[in-house]
Amino acid sequence: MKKVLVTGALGQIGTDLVLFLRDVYGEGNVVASSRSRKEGHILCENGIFELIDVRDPKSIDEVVSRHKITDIYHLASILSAVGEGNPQMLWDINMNGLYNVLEVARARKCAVMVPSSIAVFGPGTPLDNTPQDTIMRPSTIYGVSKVAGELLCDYYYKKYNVDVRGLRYPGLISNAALPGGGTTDYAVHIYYDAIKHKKYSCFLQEGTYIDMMYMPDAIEGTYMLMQADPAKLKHRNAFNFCAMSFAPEDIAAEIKKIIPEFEITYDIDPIRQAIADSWPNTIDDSAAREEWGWKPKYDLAAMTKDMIDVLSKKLK
Ligand code: NAD
Ligand code: AKB
Repeated sequence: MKKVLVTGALGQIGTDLVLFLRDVYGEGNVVASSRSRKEGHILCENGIFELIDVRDPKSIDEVVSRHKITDIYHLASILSAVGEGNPQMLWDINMNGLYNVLEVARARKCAVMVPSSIAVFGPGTPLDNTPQDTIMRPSTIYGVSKVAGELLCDYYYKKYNVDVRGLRYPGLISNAALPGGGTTDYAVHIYYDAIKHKKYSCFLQEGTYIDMMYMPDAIEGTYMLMQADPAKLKHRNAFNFCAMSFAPEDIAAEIKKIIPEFEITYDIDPIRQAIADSWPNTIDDSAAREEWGWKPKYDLAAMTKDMIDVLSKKLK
């Protein structure tokens, strides 16, 4: 029987992922963790919650050994926009945290899921239909940590046979937890503001295309990758992974079909715009489709309908 630990579980992905994994493996077999408790968070009120700061290897090892953990989903991280404000903190959490998790996994023989990001790409990368294997020279500290992380995961697999797998997530859109300080966060906030205020001021400019995905697809794909036959995984740590690509005006037009009064305006943040401009417009995820059968369910229209349905009830 699997016993799962999720680090950074109270964030955007963890909130959905833990609930999904508890449905699959049972509530008592999935341990949520973060560096501090969040008052009122569903995962601090229900099921097993442990305090783990991933910079502290002892706190990881103690929980892994006490709960006899077999699989670690390592989500604790700093995202792109916050990272540009504090590169030293980002390096400490993203790199030392990953190293500590991999070391515990090596010693305790755990499988590990480590998210990468479209942020591994940057200047020099072909921006359209970005290949799986291509130039990766990112210009953000977040992207640098993700490229280094992919390489470190490769190393632990080859050198120590740690079963580590990963996806280059695109911008993720969800309605359970708010995003944690990335460049793609606008694509979540726009739905909240559309419902609450019928308008949204966007920090990225028109025409900024980025790959995106609805959270149910991201969770399903993550689970599929972790179940996949290892013999078929040629790109085990770093699959290009996407569902749709759109610019702010496309999501606004889709929202307007349901909320006709909705208006988008633009107030550009130069830091996040520069990050977005360095990322691909669309990536080629055919390796994920071929190696483990990836296929998204949601496009922009289906996601928008679901986001507005769910958030309209939540924000009443
Ligand atoms: P998030 O910021 O919403 O959540 C991360 C969580 O980690 C937060 O709750 C934070 O409190 C916690 N954390 C930070 N420092 C910690 C530490 N030292 N010890 C323990 N916990 C700590 O991030 P997310 O969106 O859930 O992202 C999870 C992973 O997926 C990250 O690796 C991120 O880079 C990657 N990713 C996310 C997206 C996205 O759109 N959400 C896209 C690409 C990649
Ligand atoms: C961010 O914008 O930092 C994340 C990501 C694409 O990695 N959402």
